[in-house]
Formats: sequence, structure tokens, C-alpha cells
Amino acid sequence: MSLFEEIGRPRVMGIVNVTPDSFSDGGRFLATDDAVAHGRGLLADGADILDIGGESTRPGATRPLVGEELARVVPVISELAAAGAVVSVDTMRAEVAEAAVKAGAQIVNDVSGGLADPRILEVTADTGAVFVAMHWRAHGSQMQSKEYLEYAGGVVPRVSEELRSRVDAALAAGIPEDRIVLDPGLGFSKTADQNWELVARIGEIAAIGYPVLVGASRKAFLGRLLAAPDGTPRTAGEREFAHAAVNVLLAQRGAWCTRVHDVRAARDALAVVEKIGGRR
Ligand code: PMM
Repeated sequence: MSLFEEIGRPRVMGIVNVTPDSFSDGGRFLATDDAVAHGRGLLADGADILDIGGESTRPGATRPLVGEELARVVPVISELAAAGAVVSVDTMRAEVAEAAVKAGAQIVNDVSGGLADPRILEVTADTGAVFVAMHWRAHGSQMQSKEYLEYAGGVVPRVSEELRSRVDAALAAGIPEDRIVLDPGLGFSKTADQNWELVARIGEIAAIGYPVLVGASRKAFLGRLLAAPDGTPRTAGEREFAHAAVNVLLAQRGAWCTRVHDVRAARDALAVVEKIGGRR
């Protein structure tokens, strides 16, 4: 089945973080075997795509060396792609994208939309992979600083404009129009309110004319929404019911894909939308 054929619900992308330091599951799947077993579990739960990443993008994270990133992701991609999974590689590096596609990945998910390492666009074009361009302004160490949280004229128009310029760069590098996906980048240089506005108005991002992927799973804006009366945010593992509601909204507003840690919970929520034909 084509990746973009309408199936009555957003596709579910299960997250396999092969990192020591991702915010909600860092260190759990650092060994190849653990990561592969986790990926197989996500497939059994109904994941349509597995997103395999070797660099944590959480605020304040330091970057791994390219060799480290390759050693983390390539063996995991090879095994899961050989097992029949549709694999996406979560990387900002051309070298990693290239090795990942050789190992069987069909999607290059670049949280920087080609800004961190512009050569990734040509590599993706040459390999024929799908390119996910996420809205991004700076690496994890700086992304939540004040200057990167400013959206003169409003977050939705500015994110749309900045995504359009990433589309132009992808097209100029030779990535075909039907292999581009856009992502508003929830939590990346965004305040909680800016994230909510993007969720509420995701249809405007879709109106740019490309399939839309959204990653809300376990992010801090959900924890803030569900904070205790004293302001303590709800912990990452206890944000799933709110995330299910976000997934229903995304489905109703036409998102192509939701990037999630808990595939079963996402599929359950989306089964309701599918059942009542609520996508349109
Ligand atoms: N978020 C994270 C990592 N990769 N990729 C895309 N396309 N969209 C996202 O929102 C996104 C991403 C950070 O979350 P994680 O640390 O839980 O993987």
C-alpha cells in the first residue's frame, strides 16, 4: 500500500529512540537488541511506520558524534526493515540519512527540515526517500531561548511561512513534490500556548498542500495542561489520555501521521474516528 493512500485515519509512527537521553524513554533502548525488540512490539501494537533515532533533540541535549549516531541506528534499521517494517530515520545528518536508506529506511525525518545539514536534501533526493521537513529554528541547547520563541504576526502564519521555505529548498534539491511531508515541530522553539495554537489550527498547515505529521506524544505542553493544583506538571508517562484526545483532533483535521510512544493507545483512539468515518 502506498504511504499516502487514504486509510480513514492518520498513520501511526511508533518511536524507537536509540539514545541515552531522550526525555521520556532515554536509555531504555540503547542496546540494538532492546531497540529491535521494542520496534517489533510497536509493530505488533499496530504501528504503520517505525521512526528510529539516535540523537536526542530534547531542550539542552548535547549532540552525539556522527559515528555514535550511525552505530546506534544502522543495525536497528537493518533488522527492522528486513522484518518488513516501513522505517523512518530520525536524523539531522546527511551521512546518517544516506546510511539509513541503504539499510532499508524509506523516510528521512529531519527535525531541522534540512537546516542543520543542508546536504541531507540532496542525499534524500538521490535515494528517492520521503522527506519529513519539521519546523525548527535551533539545536536543543538554544531552541527555547527567547529570540527563538518570537513569531511576529502569529505562530501559525510564521511556521507556515518557514515551512514553505523548507519546501522550496527540498524541491530545489530535487526531492519530488509527492515525497515531501511537513511537521509543525511541537515543542521545538514553541511555548505551550504556541503548541496548542498549532494543534488547533493544524488544518492551516495542511493547507500548504503536503501531508502533515505531528509529534505531540508525552511532550511538556501536555504535562502543563494536566498540572497539579500546585503547578507540578503531570509526568511524561501520565499524559496518554490527553494525547489520545489530541490524536482524535488531528484525525478530524486531516493529519497524515501521528508520531507516538504508545502505539496501542493511539490506535485505540483512532479506531473510534475510523468507526464513525469522522475523518472528513
Ligand atoms: N519530536 C521529537 C523527535 N523527533 N520528529 C518529528 N517529525 N516531529 C516531532 O515532533 C519530533 C520528531 C522529540 O520527541 P522524542 O524525544 O519523544 O522522540
